[in-house]
Amino acid sequence: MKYPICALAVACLATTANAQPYEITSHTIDGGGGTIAGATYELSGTIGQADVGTPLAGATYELTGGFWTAAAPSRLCADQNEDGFVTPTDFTAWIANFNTNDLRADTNQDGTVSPTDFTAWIAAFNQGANGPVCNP
Ligand SMILES: [Ca+2]
Ligand SMILES: [Ca+2]
Repeated sequence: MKYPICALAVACLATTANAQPYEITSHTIDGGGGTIAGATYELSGTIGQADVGTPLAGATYELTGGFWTAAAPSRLCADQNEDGFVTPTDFTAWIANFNTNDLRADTNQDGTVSPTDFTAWIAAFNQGANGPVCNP
């Protein structure tokens, strides 16, 4: 008489586990770290990630251990020569990027390089270091 009760309990637990949505996008239990942020910048870091290795993958999930992968680079939209500063030389760089259809000239970030990006570049230039951020 005890056996059927155990089987029923296991079946209930299995149903509950399958119904839960779960996701771990990033987690670390290494030597410490954290995130600090100001008005313009954010810095995240950890120390001593000892679990570097190849990704472990199954049919549905993948676990990648080790060092953080590089985030997509970003820059100030007006910084066309990517020297970290917004200066008048970025105007020359914007023209060169525009003429070669380089996506760095896509200052309004609509996915294409067009003359409307010039107006967006001027607006971004006038905002200097407080201007919009672009990728790439
Ligand atoms: Ca620059
Ligand atoms: Ca554009």
